[in-house]
Parts: sequence; structure tokens; C-alpha cells
Amino acid sequence: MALQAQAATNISLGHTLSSTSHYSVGAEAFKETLERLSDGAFTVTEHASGSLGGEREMIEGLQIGTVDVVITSSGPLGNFVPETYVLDLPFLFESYDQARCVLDSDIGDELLAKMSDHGLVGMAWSENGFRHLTNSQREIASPADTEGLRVRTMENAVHQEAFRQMGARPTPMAFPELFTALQQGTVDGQENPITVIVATNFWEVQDYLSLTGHVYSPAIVLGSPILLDGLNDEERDWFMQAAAASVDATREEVSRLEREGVALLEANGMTVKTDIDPAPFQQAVEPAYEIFTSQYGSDMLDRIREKA
Ligand code: EAX
Repeated sequence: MALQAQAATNISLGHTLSSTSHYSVGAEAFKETLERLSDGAFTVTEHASGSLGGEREMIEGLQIGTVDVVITSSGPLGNFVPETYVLDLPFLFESYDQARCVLDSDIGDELLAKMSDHGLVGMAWSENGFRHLTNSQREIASPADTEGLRVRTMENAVHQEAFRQMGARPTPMAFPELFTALQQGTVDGQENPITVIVATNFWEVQDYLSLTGHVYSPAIVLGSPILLDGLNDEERDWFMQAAAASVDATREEVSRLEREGVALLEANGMTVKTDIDPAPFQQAVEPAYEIFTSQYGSDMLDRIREKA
């Protein structure tokens, strides 16, 4: 009897950003690596632009096995794995090197391991970037300028608190709804890294960008336990290598956009305020730290500060 080639297993990989984004660069590296290492036993289909839903919905999808791999920001993750909220504290990291170093350390590994207590597989920390504020109304130079501004935040309690403390009116919303909400004026502003602002053409609906860099936004490559728990060691290793390749490619693209993105946004008509003094912003969001530590303690925060 002739040997039949076994049908390839198709892996669905979801994310919220466009197919020109840094997440897509990461998704392509994941696909290329997994298909190569497995010699075609696994194929990968990328579902970009939130076609499988927002980040919260996709994380739920991993838990029930309707999606296999997701690249997501840490935005909604704390709702599932509260231990990750520490990473969402504003002004925790000062530089990309510092953030990457912490996420690549035993601290990052420990947080990845926590995912399995919540029906998720933490494969690798990836990157979204330092977040900045955009809006349609006015130039923002200090926290006082955000007074009353309706700012879309991610569905993240720490971020919402920080914007409340700044004086803005935070409105949590899933990313796939954001462009239309800005267009229709349901919200005045939003905050995201240069990577996302570029990938989403936000200049079409936002005139002002202030380089506040108020929080580092990690991304994570998450897997579904329903898929990954069924793999043998060799197969699981291919997935882990694919996730690592995805992170390398994504970080490289984030770094490129950090160098080139602002000029591109200006060329597309955005007014960019670059010389922001972070001190008043830092001071304004300080209560978010107190609220966080009273709820979750300061052990992990202290360890991150020691390492960073
Ligand atoms: O992960 O929701 C957000 O603003 C995120 O930065 C975006 O979905 C990319």
C-alpha cells in the first residue's frame, strides 16, 4: 500500500492590526518558521485586522480552542491573568532596551508560565511599543491639556486609572471599533505606539500627536492549550521556535518604525509635539501605582525595578 501524505494541520493566527503592521511581520516570521521546521506538517493562516474579533475576544477564543495562536498587546490580558497588570503601569520602563531585558529575563518567563493557570499558553513576549497620545482637538503638552478629553483606552484597569488621574475621560473600547469611533467623534483621542498609528492611518482622523511615551506596551504570543497540550515535544519545540522568530522580527520592525515613523506621520499631516516633559505626566499618574500596589502588592514591581 502506498504511503499517503498526512494532511497538514492548519493553524489559525489572529491579531488586530493591518497586514502592513509589525504584528503582521511577526505573524509572517511565525508562519515561515513553523512551516519550515515542520516540513509542511503545519501550515499557518494569518487573520489580520481583527477579523477574528478584538483582543479580549481572541484570548477567550484561545481558551475554548476557536483560534490557535494570537499576537496581542497586554491590553485586555490583565482581565485574564492579573499578574500581568504590573507591566501596564505608566512610566515603568524608560527604554526599549530596559523593557526587552526584563521581558527576556526570569521575570518574563515567570509571567509567561502564569498563563497556564488561566487556560492559555504563554509562548513569548513580543512588542507593541511605547504609547503616545493622539487627538482631534488640540495640542497636548501637559496633563492639564487632557482635561475633559474623551480618550479611548484599552480594556485595561491600570490604563483607565492612569488617564482618569491625568484628568482625561477614559473610554475603554476594543481596537477594531476604534477607527470608526474616532471618525464619528464618539471619542476625541486615543493612545498607541508609533507602530500602530502608522499601521492604522490614524492621521486620517487625528490631527495631533504628542510623544508622551507614557507606557511601554508589551505584546505577547499566546497559544491555545487545546492545540498545544496535544503536541509532542518536538512539535511543541517548533511552535516555540516560531514564536521566538516572530518576536525577533517584530522587535526589529518596531525599532525601524521608531526611527522612521514620526517623519511619515508628519508627512501625512499630523502635528507632532516631540518635546514633552514627562515629569508632570509621571506625577499625575502616581496614584495609579498606589492603587495597584494596594491591590496586588509590590513584590513583582520591586523586582522589575531592580532588574531594569
Ligand atoms: O495590540 O488595542 C490597542 O490599542 C492595541 O495597542 C492594538 O490592538 C495592538
